[in-house]
Amino acid sequence: MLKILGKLTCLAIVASFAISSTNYAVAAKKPFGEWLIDLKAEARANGISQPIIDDAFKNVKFKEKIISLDRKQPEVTQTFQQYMSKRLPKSLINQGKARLQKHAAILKEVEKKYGVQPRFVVALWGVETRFGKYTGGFNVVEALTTLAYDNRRADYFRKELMIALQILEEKHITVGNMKGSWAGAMGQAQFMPSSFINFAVDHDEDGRRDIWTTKPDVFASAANYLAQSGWKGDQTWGREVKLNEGFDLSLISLKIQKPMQEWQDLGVRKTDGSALPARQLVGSLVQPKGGAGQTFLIYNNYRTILKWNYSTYFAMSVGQLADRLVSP
Ligand SMILES: [Ca+2]
Repeated sequence: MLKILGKLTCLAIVASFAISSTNYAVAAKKPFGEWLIDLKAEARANGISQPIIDDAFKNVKFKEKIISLDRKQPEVTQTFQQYMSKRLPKSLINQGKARLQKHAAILKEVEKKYGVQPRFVVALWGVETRFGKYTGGFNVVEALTTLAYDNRRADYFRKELMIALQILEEKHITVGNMKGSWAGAMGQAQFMPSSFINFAVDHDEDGRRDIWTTKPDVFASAANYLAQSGWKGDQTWGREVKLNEGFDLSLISLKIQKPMQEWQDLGVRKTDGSALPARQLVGSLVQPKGGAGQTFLIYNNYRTILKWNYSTYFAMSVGQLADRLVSP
């Protein structure tokens, strides 16, 4: 009897969880339509003009699909190597090399102004959107409105939405062309609206900061983001290394930073077993999860990439793609 009761209770818990996790909007204060009226009033109070509000919200609906994407947990079934070879196929590397050549002049200009090497700008562009090919087909206002109505991070997305409206008000892009990811990351550099306001730049000086269709603006905006986040233009991101036998594994941590010479003395080597370069750099050791013990010595610029997206796999993808773009 007890056993059965236990089972029933379990089932009841599972059932109620299933209901509460699919019926996302239940706890919202008002029905969507009424809530939207208040939201528009807030936008007007924030100085957004009526024609922009009318245009921006013309066809906006609450999209369940966006909420289910928000709830979807990424599966971690791949090893680090599998992830890397899937994320950085030969085709992407070749396309990147071609882009690096094709846009060499403008990338050079951007490097001069922001101090970010072309290979890193192109690598970020490639990892984020496959060089502008996949920018996400979502209407940014609709995506942010849906996420602002939802309860999980309502305040955050409401702020981002208000900034998106400001971007429309300033005519950097039209409503129809303001496309992005389901989470509101916009254009070829996948900037959230708040990043756009802080870091996007009008490199071609046509009066619009256009990270959707103007490549000079895309490159300069990405470089400006990195520059403002502490990028060092005379350094790389890191390198794969080998640890000598008996190496103290407790030293593998982003929290532990040591000069190159000290790592050398402790038994860190290049993957071919030779000595580390004699540079005055400070680094930390990283072992990506699921990576079969592969170890990387990372420098300041790796930490800067983490400010763009706090993910080991993301930062490793950008760093390794940048390296491959300039290797034969
Ligand atoms: Ca522009």
